[in-house]
Amino acid sequence: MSLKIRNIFDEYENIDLYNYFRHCGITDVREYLNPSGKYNCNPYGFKNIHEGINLFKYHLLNHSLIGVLADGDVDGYTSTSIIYRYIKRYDKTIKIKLYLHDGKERGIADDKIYNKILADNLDLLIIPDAGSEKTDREKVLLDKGTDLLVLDHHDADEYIEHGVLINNRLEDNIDIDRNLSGCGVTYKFLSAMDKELGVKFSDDFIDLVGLSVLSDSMPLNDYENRYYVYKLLKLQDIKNPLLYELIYMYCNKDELTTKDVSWTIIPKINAVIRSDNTEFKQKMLLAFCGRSDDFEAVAKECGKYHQSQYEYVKSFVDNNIDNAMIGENIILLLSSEMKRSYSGLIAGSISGRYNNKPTIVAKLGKDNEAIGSFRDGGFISRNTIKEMVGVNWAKGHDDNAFAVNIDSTKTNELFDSINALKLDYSTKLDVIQTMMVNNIPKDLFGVFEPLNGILGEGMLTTDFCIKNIRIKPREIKVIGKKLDTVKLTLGDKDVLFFKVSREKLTKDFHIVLDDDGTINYNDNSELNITVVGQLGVNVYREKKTNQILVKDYEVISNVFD
Ligand SMILES: [Mn+2]
Repeated sequence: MSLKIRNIFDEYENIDLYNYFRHCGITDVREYLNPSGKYNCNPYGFKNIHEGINLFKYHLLNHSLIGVLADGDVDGYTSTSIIYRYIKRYDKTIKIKLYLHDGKERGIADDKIYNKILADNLDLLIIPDAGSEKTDREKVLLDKGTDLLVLDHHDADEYIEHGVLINNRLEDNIDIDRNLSGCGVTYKFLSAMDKELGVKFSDDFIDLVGLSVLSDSMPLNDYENRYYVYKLLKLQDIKNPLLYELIYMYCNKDELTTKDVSWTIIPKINAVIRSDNTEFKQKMLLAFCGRSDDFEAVAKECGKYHQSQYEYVKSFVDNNIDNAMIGENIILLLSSEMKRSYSGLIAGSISGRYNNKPTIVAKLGKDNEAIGSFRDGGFISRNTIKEMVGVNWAKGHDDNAFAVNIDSTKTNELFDSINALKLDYSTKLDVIQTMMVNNIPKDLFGVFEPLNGILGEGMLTTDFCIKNIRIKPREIKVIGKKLDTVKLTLGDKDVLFFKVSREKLTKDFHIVLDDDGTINYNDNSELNITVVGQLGVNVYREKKTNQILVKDYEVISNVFD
């Protein structure tokens, strides 16, 4: 394995927080670190905002039957629940019907939902976080007397022509933030409604907006998104009763990190949404809407769904990996048994077991179509896959994670043609700067630590590349309960830590561990190591130690080879 390093900072640039933020596109560092919301956009800049306000107000005043169609992800559920709570707070006697997709269908393109909506004779249908793309169905609804309000953040090839569309991606908006989540757009709309109605309801929904920014991976190098996420992380104004229970149950601390939210809270909600238990999906959505007689029980159940999803994925991979076609450049697994909504998780799990090798996992369906997911560590692009023999389509924004539809009769040709590609398997990493181990300025340790809990999508790495670490295997300590962490001491003070598998311990460092934990050094020739990681400070019993927390490394050579 080799590392390909790109330095973000120029060689002579001062390495400090100010310049780091400038590279991320943020110049008001004070506002970023302690957001006041001063750059939050004005919702009156949305195209169609007045039409939207008038339409919504009309239906509130007329006590209309209102439907809300929830998109099948956390952004969809949060935006649906804030509309629901808004309407009920305005007038709790207004009847609201909530619609949920069974699978991955979207908007009124979902036949089952569309037919239900037609049959229900709604006065108003609201679609948050979806619905921008034109279909021939908007007009049918309008002709039947159902008004349509779309509050979305997706680009569309052709935008709807009937109904009212409020979308932060429209060209005709004035100074509207293009990075808002679907729940963000919905919240902005409701904040304009507040003014119109002379109330202040929308302030209670900021917690869910913060959640949606992280669940939809919206960029955080954006003052407004940062503002919502900051409020969530600081646990300021957590008003949603289910979110409160989820945080209290699974991340009980004074302040959250973006990782706590993205890796602990959000997967539990997503596990429910991906499941096929419609009844509990409804129950969770209603709890987000503030309707439950036991929020704690719902939060607990979400954790169980996450656990059983994890077990399903693990056992599916264990039981089916022998049926996968494993080639030089691709792992291909087609199955008729798999739950379609888990294909991405399964592909990710398999790819992870094979050094992030490109992996396609798809469910065999009718007409020789197999629909599923592609995952990899950034070695093949979506456009390359899209052009391959036997690929009907490849959709999604991400190059490393997208949906695919393949012709199952052409599996062998697809497998062979991907394996014939010449791929670059080096690990490409961005770092702030590369430096020699002897030249690390001592005051650089800890400078970026304040950012540890707040970074995420759109922000740059705070890693450094440190070269020319010369060490003999006998100077390496192997520590940790599982003996999977290597500790090096540089000179007499600074230390490096990193996790290594036993295999690599032997291969890269010539260290063999016996089962009883005895360490054998087979070869003590000096090694030259390059590492990529964080420069931190560890404080233990008031003693400060500089440390490098290594994420990746490369042993350049045995110096005497
Ligand atoms: Mn969304």
